[in-house]
Amino acid sequence: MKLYYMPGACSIGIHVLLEEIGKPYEAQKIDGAKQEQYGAEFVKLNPKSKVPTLQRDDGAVLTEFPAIATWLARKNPDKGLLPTDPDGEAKALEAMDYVVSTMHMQGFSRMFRPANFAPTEADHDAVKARGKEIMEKGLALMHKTLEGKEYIAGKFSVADAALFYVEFCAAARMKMTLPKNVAAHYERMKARPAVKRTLEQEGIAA
Ligand SMILES: N[C@@H](CCC(=O)N[C@@H](CS)C(=O)NCC(=O)O)C(=O)O
Repeated sequence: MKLYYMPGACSIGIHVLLEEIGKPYEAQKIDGAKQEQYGAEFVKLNPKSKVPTLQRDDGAVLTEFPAIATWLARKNPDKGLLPTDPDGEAKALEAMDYVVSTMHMQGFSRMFRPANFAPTEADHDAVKARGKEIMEKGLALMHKTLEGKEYIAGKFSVADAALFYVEFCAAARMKMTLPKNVAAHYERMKARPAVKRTLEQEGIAA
C-alpha cells in the first residue's frame, strides 16, 4: 500500500491507522508548497487533488478519510479499529463523520480557505471567524463525548484517529486551546507508539 500525505494535514489520521495496523506500506509526501497535488502524476491518481489518498496493493485507489479508515478497519478486523457491535460502530462512525464533514470541511476550511466561501476579500475575516466558531463548537461537543472515557467509542478506534488530526491542526497549527477532555485525549494519542512514529516520519515531532 502507498499513502500519499502532506505533513500535519488530515492524512496524518490515516498515517496513524497504518502504523497501528503495522503491515508494510510506503508513505509518499506530497509537497503542498510546490502544489504537487495539482501535478499531472498525482491528478491521474486522484483527480480531487487531495490527501489522504491510498493506493492499495491491487492498484485500486481510495480517497476520503472515512472511506479509507473504514476500509482499513474492515480489512484488518484483528486490530479492533472499528467496534463490531452496532452501538459502538455507530458511535465511532458518528464522531468520525462529524470531525471530517463539520469540524474540518466547515470549520477549518473557512479558516484556511475563506475565498472558497466568499469571493469578496472584505468578507474573509468574517468567514474565518465563523470557521473558528464551528471549530470551537465541535471541540466542545467532543469534550462532552469524551466525558469519563479515554477514547470516543470506549476503546481506540478510527474515530480517535480522525479526532487526532483536528486536535493536531487546532493545537499545533492554529494555537487554539483544547477543552480539558479533548486536551487529555490529544496527549493520550501522542503517547501511543504509532502516533509517535507517525509524527517522526512526517518530520513534525515536537
Ligand atoms: N473530504 C476529504 C478532505 C481532504 C482534504 O481536504 N485534504 C486536504 C489536506 S487536510 C488537501 O489535500 N488539500 C490540498 C488542496 O486542497 O489543495 C477527506 O475526507 O479526505
